Amino acid sequence: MTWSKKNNSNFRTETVAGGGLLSRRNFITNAATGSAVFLPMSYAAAESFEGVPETWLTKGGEFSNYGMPPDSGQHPIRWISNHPAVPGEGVTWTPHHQLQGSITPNGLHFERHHNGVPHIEAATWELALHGKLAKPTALSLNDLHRLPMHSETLFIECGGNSNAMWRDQPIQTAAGYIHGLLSCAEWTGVKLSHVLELAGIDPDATWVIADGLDSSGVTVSIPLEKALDDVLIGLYQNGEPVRPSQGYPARLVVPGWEGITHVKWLRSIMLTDKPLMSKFDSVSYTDLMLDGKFNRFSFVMEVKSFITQPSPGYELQQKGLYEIRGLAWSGAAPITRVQVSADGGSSWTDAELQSPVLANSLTRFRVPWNWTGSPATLLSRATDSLGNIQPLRSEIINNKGGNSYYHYNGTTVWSVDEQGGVRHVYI
Ligand SMILES: Nc1nc2c(c(=O)[nH]1)N[C@H]1C(S)=C(S)[C@@H](COP(=O)(O)O)O[C@H]1N2
Ligand SMILES: [Mo]
Repeated sequence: MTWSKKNNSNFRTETVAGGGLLSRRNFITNAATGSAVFLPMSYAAAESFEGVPETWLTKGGEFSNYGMPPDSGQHPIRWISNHPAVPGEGVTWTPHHQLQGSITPNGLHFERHHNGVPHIEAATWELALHGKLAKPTALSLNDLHRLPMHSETLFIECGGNSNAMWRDQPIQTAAGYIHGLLSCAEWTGVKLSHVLELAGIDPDATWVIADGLDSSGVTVSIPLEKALDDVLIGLYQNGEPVRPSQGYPARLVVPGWEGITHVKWLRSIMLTDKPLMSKFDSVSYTDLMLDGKFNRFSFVMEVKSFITQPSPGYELQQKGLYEIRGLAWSGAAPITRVQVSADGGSSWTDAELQSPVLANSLTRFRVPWNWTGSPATLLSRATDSLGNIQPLRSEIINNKGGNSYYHYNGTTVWSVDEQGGVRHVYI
């Protein structure tokens, strides 16, 4: 993997922090002359402008029923980590180091299955609504389609995302294979509150217990308050029906909350007055603290960010202008700020945030950088509108101890060496 060169010898730009971080204002044009500094010299003289392009002389390819990525052999793919003894138990990772923008294409949405993808006949599928309801009922897919739909762009992050960051030594792998149990899509579906209100909520109901049709026994307790606030029964993902691996025909989408609450292949919704304390409520996805006690119900995914480019696997081929790019998100409140450092945290500058910045969604950030050829230490740090600041790795290890496995939201640091190689480091 190499990273495109953005080199020009005679630019003059304003440095805003150590390690060569630049002001966005004069990134695109030369501060002195107003001329573009971004085009590599060879570009304008490209040979392809001489003569008639080959494609003008040949018939184009065929139409297709469903579009596919370019046939370059280079297009991004998910990386599969499968349990060797239990093939349906595992994950695939979203290759964030190869993606841009903030939306995850459906074919690259991460997967987390505890026992594979069940085959479900949509025509006979029903969602059971029972428990503390005045009118227990079952809804078909057609019934759901007749109710008002609602769309929101939302991230889903597994509570186990970034768990390699708890290791004693920094893992050397691509950014997407550290932080890629995280994806972002426009989800469309029916509000769970709407369905529950139709069925008549008993006054003493306080919890929703949701389970799925796969054989993994995933059963999750969600406070009724959250269910009535913003939970969706997701039917569409980026405009098309939810993919089988994302829970077709219907899955819960629980804005800002850990992945396990987003129950896929929905089977039933039961209202109760207490949590079930299933294995997924109590054993998995809980955090062992310094005092030896577990934190119960760590639902909200806390403020976090990482740099996607450059990142391990990239090689900076020459000195000069680059754009540092990354993703930030928080399940608590919208992202308001992402600070980037190129000198290991001695100095910082604010990255530009791609707008609109949406709550519970991935926010793309970008900052210009002049790589002088000296070693650099890159990291990002996000803040949300409630004032939550992403902890440094050292802070999270000091506060939570090293015994945790889930919910790592600390910083990730990439070091760039004199040859332009990028490695994962702890500082
Ligand atoms: N029925 C069911 N729902 C499930 C799971 C599962 O194994 N079975 N995995 C959960 C976990 S741990 C996560 S992180 C998310 C992952 O959603 P995705 O595969 O669409 O990315 O689904 C959740 N919902
Ligand atoms: Mo998860």
